[in-house]
Amino acid sequence: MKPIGYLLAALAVAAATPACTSPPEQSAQAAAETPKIVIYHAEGRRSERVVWLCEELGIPYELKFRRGDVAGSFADIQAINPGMRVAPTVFYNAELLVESGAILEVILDRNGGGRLVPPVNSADYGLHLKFMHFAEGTLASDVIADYRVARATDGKAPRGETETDGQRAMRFADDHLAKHPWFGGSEFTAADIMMVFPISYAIRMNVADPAKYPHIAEWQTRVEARPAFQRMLAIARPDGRVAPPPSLTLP
Ligand SMILES: N[C@@H](CCC(=O)N[C@@H](CS)C(=O)NCC(=O)O)C(=O)O
Repeated sequence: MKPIGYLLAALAVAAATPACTSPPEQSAQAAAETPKIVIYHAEGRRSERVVWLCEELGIPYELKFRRGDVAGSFADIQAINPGMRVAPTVFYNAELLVESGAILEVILDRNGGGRLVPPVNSADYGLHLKFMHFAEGTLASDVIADYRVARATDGKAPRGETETDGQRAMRFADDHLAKHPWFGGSEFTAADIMMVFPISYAIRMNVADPAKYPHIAEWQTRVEARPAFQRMLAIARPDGRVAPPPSLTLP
């Protein structure tokens, strides 16, 4: 899409949706290179990852969503991205981006200046990249599949002897955190940003029993205490979760 097309698309929803702009402190040089990032968002959804990343990096962004109206937020996304109505949908200047992990990598590669990614030749790099992809490729897909199967049958939380695929993925993540403080190894990285959504989903929806994952519980406390995460909550989820799916019933 040409820049003018992007501007028109952004203006189309601007009147109806609140726009939040982060207040980063930036040098004049950095500001000159700053991209125009517009994040199409719905409260409590994966678009929070992009907001959180921008808050961590101090990159300005415009946030489009209808407060308290998730269906309305998705209708706005449909209007600018009819082929793939999905949160997040992001304009990076004139480029229309989807897939949260890819969006994070584009922003990190172009504007991260090496932050939130371990050096490529370090041992941590492989851990970081593994969990950047594990978050959606395995954990989210397995946990959501467990949830959907349960909803389509008895609606009960899986608590049998045999681990579900989602529970196996949660255990794999917990085992990693027994040996490393962060998913990317020794430091907080974008992999931690990717992992929060599927882990919170597994626990909130009762797909997995949090008592079984003590390292995840400790990591969640640390990661959610980050000032950038708290700023993201205040901006992108000001009234808490809106229209969350129902949790599975506990035995
Ligand atoms: N793998 C994609 C998944 C995106 C996704 O499925 N997002 C959900 C919200 S968390 C969505 O847009 N669902 C469509 C809907 O609810 O209508 C990503 O990481 O961006």
